[in-house]
Amino acid sequence: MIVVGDEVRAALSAKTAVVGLESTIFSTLGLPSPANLEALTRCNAAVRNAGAVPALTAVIDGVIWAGVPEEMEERVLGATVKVAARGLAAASAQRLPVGATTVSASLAIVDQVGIQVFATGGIGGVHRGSEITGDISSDLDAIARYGVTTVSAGAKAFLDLPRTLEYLETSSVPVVGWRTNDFPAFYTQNSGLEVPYRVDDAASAARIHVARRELGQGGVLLAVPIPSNAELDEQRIANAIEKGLDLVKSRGLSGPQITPVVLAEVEKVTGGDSVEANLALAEHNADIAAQVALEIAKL
Ligand code: PSU
Ligand code: MN
Repeated sequence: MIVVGDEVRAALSAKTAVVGLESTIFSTLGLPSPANLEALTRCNAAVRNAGAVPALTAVIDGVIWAGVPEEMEERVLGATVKVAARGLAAASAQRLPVGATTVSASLAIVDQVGIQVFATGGIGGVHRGSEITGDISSDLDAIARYGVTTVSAGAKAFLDLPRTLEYLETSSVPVVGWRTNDFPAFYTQNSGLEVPYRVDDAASAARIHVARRELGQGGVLLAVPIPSNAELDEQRIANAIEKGLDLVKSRGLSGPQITPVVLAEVEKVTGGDSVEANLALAEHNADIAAQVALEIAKL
């Protein structure tokens, strides 16, 4: 069962702006402690400062939350189990103690309760070597399916970005660059891959969102580059990712085990700079998402 937090419920019935937030990024699987708490604090504050209400999603004692109450946030930070969209039914029916929701799970939840804008750091996508493993994140199908605008700084940095964009095209997702014509690459502003659409303000993003919903076609991916003052050096981050992927290979890891190991190695190699960058982009995305939610609420 989905339970909507009090503040979120009030905002939805008053038709004011709400921004969904995923929880994997704030759990031990996404960021090391205490950066995960800092990320959650900064994202919540960014949404509030822009005038919207944050709605953190997670599973707690089998309850699927849209708007985790503040006193329960701590349990989410310590989550060690990741729940994607397909895992929600079992998590609920089997009373999972704590589950961190991914982008796909969060989209399923927020759409069900009427939240139209969602912010994350980076979405999942097509993994490198997917032609062998078949590993393609269900985030992509969820973005296509649910009528929600997802705000992200591109996809996880170590994915196959050209294939991720191809998959989004195949599944008819409009990828919209925020003040850019280039798909952002998470830790860096540019991937060198073009996006098909561009907006330069929140009102324009809101108009695409509303038009898409009127067509009954599903969601929009709003791709927002990391702020320039937080961007990492491209070569440096590429090297760190190579090291992370080598480690994954040598340990024979696959599927959902890949991300935490790669991220931890990238953190080590960059001396913690990757975590700073991750915090900055997540906070920025939360701010832009709130601005878009406010514009949608006006329409
Ligand atoms: N991006 C990151 N770190 C993460 C994720 C994304 O830099 O931990 C999480 C998000 O919650 C995303 C999920 O939805 O990984 C995708 O996981 P998978 O590739 O297993 O579908
Ligand atoms: Mn996967």
